[in-house]
Amino acid sequence: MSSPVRHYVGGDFDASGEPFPLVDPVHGRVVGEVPAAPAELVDRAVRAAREALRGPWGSWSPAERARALHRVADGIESRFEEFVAAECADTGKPRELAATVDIPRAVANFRSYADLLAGRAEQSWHTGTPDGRGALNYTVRKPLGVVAVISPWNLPLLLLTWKVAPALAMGNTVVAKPSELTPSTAVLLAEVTAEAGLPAGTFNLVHGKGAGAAGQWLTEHPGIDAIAFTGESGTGTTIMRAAAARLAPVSFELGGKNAGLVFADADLDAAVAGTVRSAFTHSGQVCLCTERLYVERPVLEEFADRLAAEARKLTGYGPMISAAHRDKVLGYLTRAAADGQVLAGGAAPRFGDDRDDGFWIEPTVLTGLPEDHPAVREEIFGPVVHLAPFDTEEEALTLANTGPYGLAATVWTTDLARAHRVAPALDVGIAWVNTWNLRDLRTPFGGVKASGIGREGGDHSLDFFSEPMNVCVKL
Ligand code: NAD
Ligand code: 6OD
Repeated sequence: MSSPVRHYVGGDFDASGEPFPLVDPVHGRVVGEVPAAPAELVDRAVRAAREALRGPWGSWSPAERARALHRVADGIESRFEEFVAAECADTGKPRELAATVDIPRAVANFRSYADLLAGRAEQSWHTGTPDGRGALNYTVRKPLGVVAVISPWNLPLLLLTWKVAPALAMGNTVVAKPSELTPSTAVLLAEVTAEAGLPAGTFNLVHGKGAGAAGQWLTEHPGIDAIAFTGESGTGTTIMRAAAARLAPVSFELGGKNAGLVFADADLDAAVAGTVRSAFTHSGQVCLCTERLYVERPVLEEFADRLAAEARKLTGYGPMISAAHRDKVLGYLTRAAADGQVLAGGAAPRFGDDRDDGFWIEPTVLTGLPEDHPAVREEIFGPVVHLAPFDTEEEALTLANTGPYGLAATVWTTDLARAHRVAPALDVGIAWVNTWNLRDLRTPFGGVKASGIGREGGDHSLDFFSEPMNVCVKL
C-alpha cells in the first residue's frame, strides 16, 4: 500500500480539499481517495514556488542542481518497488511494464538532464568595434520562473518527470498536477524530493481534476510563468487560451493517430512482432502507438492473418484506465464492427473472475473501414489497429500524412534508399524505421499539427525551460 494521496506545498504534505474516489481499473473497485486541491491551495503552491525561486533554490549553482537531480534519481531507485507497485495500482498496467519502462525511465529522466546540465556550454562571441578594442558578447540562461507541469494518466511518473527534471535542472521551481486518475507515484516523488534535500517550495504538487479545478486554476494563475502540458489536443487548446492571456510560453505534447507503413520488401516477422508492440503496448494507451497500419497490397493478407493470430494469443495485457475510457473505446469498436471487419478482438474479454468488473478490452485488429471513418480518423487510445492496403510509395505517404495529427510513424522496409526517402517525408515529429519507440533522451521529441507545440528531450527541454539573455561587454 503506497502513501495516501496528499498535496505537497512549500515542503509540507497536506490533504485539504473535497476527496473524490480513486478506482482500481483492473477490478473496477474504489481503492482510495484523492483530495481535490481548493483554489486557495493552488495559490499557496504557486506562492511557495515563487519564494523558493527567490530564496534557496534560486541560489544553487548548476553543479549543485545537477547533484540534487542525481539524488532524486537515487531516491526513486532506492524505493523502486514502491514506485512500481503504486504505478501498477493506479493504472492497472502489468508489473513488467512499470518495472522495465515507467520507473527506470523516471530515473533516467533525472540522470540524463543532470548530466546534460553539467556538460552544457555557454555561447560567446567576440565582436569588432570601431576603436579596435572590441566587445565580448556572452549568453546566460536564466530560469523561466515558476513552471506548471500538467501530466496525463498513461505513463504517469515517466511523463511527469520528463518535464519536472529539465525544469528543475534549469533552476525553475515547479507546481505539478498529475492526472486525477493516477496521482500516487507523484506523491512518492514529492517524498523523494524532500529526502533528496530540495529546498521547500522547489517542487510542489497539487491534485485534482482539470476543467473548473486545480488544472484550470493553475494554468490561469498569474504567478505561473510557463506551462508544460501533456495530454489531449483539445485540452491543449483550452490551456493555450489561458496561457495566451498573459503570453506565458507553452510546451505541448498532445494526441496522435499514428500510422505505420509496411512495404512488401519488409522483414514480415519483424514487422508483425513490431506492430504487436506498437499497437498493443499498455493496451494501446501510449501516445506513440500505431492505430493505422497501411500494408502494401501483395503482403496485406499474410500480414493481416499473422497480426490477427498474434493479437488473439496475447495475454498479460492491462485494462483501460477507466470505465469512461473503456466505453469510449467500445463505442468505436461497435461502429467499426458495423461498417468494416473485425479480424481479432473487438469486445471486452470475459475472465470469469473479479476482473470482469474492470475496464478491459481485447487486443483488436480491424480492416475494411473507409479512411474518413471515426475509428480510422480519431485517436482511440486503446488496443485497436486498423489495416488498409496501399499500392505505391506515394499513396502510402498520402495516407499516412492525412489527418489532423502528426506525432509518430513507423516504416517497415528492407530497402535502405526507400527508408531514407519515406521517413523524412512523413508529417510527424518522430519516425521509426524497422523499430518502434526506441528512445535516446537527447533527441527531439514532439509532434506537428495537432500533436504538439515545441520539442522536448535533451537540449530542446533545457532551452524551453530557460530564457537566453545576452550580455555585451565593451573591452
Ligand atoms: P487530458 O488532456 O484529459 O488530461 C491531461 C491532464 O490535463 C490531466 O492532468 C488533466 O487533469 C488535465 N486537464 C484536463 N483539462 C484541463 C484543463 N481544462 N485545464 C488544465 N488542465 C486540464 O489527457 P489524458 O486523458 O489524461 O491523456 C490522454 C491523452 O494524452 C491522449 O490524447 C494522448 O495521446 C495524450 N498524450 C500525449 C503524449 C505525447 O507525448 N504527445 C503523451 C501521453 C499522452
Ligand atoms: O518517451 C518519451 O520521452 C515520451 N515523452 C513518451 C510519450 C509517450 C506517450 O504516451
